[in-house]
Amino acid sequence: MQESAVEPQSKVSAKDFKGPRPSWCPGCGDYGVLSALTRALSELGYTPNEVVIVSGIGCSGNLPHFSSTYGFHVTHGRALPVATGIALANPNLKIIVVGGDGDGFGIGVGHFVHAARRNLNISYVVMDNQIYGLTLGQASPTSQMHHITLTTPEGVDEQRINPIALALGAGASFVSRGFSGQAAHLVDLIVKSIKHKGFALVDTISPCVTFNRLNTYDWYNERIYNLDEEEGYNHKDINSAFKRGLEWGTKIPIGVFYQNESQPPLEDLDRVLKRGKIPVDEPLTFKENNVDAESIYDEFR
Ligand SMILES: Cc1ncc(C[n+]2csc(CCOP(=O)(O)OP(=O)(O)O)c2C)c(N)n1
Ligand code: SF4
Ligand SMILES: [Mg+2]
Repeated sequence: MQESAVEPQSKVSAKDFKGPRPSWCPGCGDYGVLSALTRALSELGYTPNEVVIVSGIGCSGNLPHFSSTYGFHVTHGRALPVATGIALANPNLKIIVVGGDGDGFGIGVGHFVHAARRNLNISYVVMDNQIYGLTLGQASPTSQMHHITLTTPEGVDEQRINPIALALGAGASFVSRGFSGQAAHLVDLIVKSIKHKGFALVDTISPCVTFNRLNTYDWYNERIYNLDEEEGYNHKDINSAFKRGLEWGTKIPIGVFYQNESQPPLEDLDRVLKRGKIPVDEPLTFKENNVDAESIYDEFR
């Protein structure tokens, strides 16, 4: 990585990352994700001004509003392209991308595949509730087959996307699944994803208690087991990762499915960054329509 790449500056507490009170429904899984993320960032010693959280649209996409870090709430499905721009313009920021299953695996699925193969140095925390929460309960790409939803009154006819297998196939170098009902484990996973140099998926089961009455906390608790506690599981072996990643039924694994630490992140290969140039530190040389681009730019340094 560049000399100037983000390294944590000082120890802070999770409270320092807190923003306004979340507007999520009581019991929503996203509370657990926000709490785990702020705990992970503080455990790693980041300060809020070293971090940017980029999100798409959805209940989950509102998360940056509830945190004190920099935030960028972009259009539906487009968080990863914006994060790519930030990563290449200012590698001094720690970038966390958050969003929903609809945002990341529906409208944004093309960006997901390309961000994974590019191996950008970002953590992507998906709050996967198997439903469109914000828009009141339509089927999402991870909805269970036969699930009766607002848009599928006779049940979902399509197979669900498997985010773990998709990420592995796309070349992601860190592929994991968490559960917002298991706080300590989720903190640990997010810490690992942030420490990982490359594209790190944390597909996080985050129940929607209002619109998904099928995939409830109890439903998951009956099925979930932890790969990280399994002696002998080799997260460097992609074949094992695919095998476990395809498991979804009476048993659902959480934990790190796969990690490849030898694949360099895009930021290490980028020719501009390799020359030691940080684009946000370069002077802007143009003025257009009487807009002083330099002063706007200053706000984001
Ligand atoms: C281009 C575009 N298409 C559709 C929408 C409407 N829309 C807003 S959020 C959303 C889906 C939200 O589901 P998900 O991403 O799973 O997030 P959740 O609310 O479940 O956290 C949709 C379809 C939109 N805002 N923009
Ligand atoms: S609608 Fe669902 S996803 Fe949205 S805040 Fe409520 S419980 Fe959470
Ligand atoms: Mg959703």
